[in-house]
Amino acid sequence: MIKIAGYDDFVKLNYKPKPTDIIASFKVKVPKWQKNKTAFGAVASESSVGTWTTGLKALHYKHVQKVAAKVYETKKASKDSYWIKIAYPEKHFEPGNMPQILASIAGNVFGMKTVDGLRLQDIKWTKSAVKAFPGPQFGIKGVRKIFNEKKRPLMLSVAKPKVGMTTAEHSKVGWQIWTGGLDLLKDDENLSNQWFNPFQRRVTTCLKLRDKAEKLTGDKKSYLINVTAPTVKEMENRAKFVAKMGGEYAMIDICTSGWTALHSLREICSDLGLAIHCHRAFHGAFTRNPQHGMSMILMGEITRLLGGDQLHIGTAGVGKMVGGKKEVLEIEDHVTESDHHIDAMHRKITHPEVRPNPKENTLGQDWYGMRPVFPVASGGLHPGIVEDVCKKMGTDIMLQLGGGVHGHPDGSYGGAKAMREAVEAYIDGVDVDEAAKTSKELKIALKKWGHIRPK
Ligand code: CAP
Ligand code: MG
Repeated sequence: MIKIAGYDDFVKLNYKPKPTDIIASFKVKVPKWQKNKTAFGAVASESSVGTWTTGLKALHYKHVQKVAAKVYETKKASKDSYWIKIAYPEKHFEPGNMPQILASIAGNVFGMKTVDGLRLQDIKWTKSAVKAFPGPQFGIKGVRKIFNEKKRPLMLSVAKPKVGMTTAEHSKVGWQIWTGGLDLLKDDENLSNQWFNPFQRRVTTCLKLRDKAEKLTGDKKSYLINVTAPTVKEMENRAKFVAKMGGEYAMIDICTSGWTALHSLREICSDLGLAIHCHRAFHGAFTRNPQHGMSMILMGEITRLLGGDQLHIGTAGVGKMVGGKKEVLEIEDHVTESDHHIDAMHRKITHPEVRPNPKENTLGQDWYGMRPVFPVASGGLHPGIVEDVCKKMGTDIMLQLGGGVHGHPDGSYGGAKAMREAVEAYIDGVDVDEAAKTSKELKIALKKWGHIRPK
């Protein structure tokens, strides 16, 4: 047992972590005026039981020390920053309470003067910590079953412009993309229940057209309906309405709504049998700066634990949003990996791209059978770029094209057809320029946006 007095006492480099320890990997930028050991110890102290002063009598109580964290490994990362690993006894936490867990590990520590920068890169969860969370209800296989589609990427499109259209205009876009060959219509992250396109009217009108499109095409069609709401109670009402009207999905803005909202929605949706689509708007505020904040890799893991079935993870550097190839493939691995031996074989088929070595200081994770999350590639994509994304991320993904469909000179229907044909060409191993010879819509799309060949 460690004798805790000051920050330095939270650094125990001879400590061997136990299977009952939750491990966090941090990058710490140490201020010039501070000792490394004190900066490291401060992160463990303030994220577990300690504070800035000595003389806290209760800090010496055995039962308090039992739930204290320890820095057990440090490694230089650059001139003034270090990778450290901290072990937290799982008894420190309330099982299954993500906001509490993050209030410890990812709480005040980001605002302390005693570090110049702090990046929480990854957490390794113990077996009981994983088991205390619901995980995805559907996962990749369950979602593919909804569409009875085993192989190709699932295709969705966000109605654009993002907000402002009336329900009639919005639903017409839905009709065009469904009949044009896409699987899913999607609400944009900032569309909820505004006066110009009220929630219930939108759901009712669009799902009626969805039913017609299914009859016409013979294919399963669905709609990612944004149930993000001011309160969890209202979010529940919206999810219930979706289920009552025959929808299969509830979409939520996980970062602006918070982890309690996502966990609550997971419970609500297991009763309603709805799959959960997770949009990550706002994530960039804390994931973008590699020297500070929390990684998207960890965000992906938390979303998986809390039960998101689908999550936007980026486009491996191809589209309009930040997130390079290495990072996005790493996120993809963390949200989709399951029982390694099966996965490795499956991955060879669906992920031809050789995986780069795991990013430094991410921690392997056993998921104890928890279902994988379906990765969503979205943001600045168009039919001429589909090949590059699939080559990098594989085909076990969902592809979202908003502007890349609705900006098509022939409108949303033409854009949807072009996207469908680009994806089918990739699956059939046909060069997209070749496929464009027999598809007017694809030809027009490639003429407008070009054909980006994978490098
Ligand atoms: C894409 C999108 C998505 C982003 C989110 C948008 O539209 O609807 O919200 O992809 O980013 O509003 O920008 P386009 P990420 O297809 O027209 O670009 O997927 O990285 O979370
Ligand atoms: Mg959007």
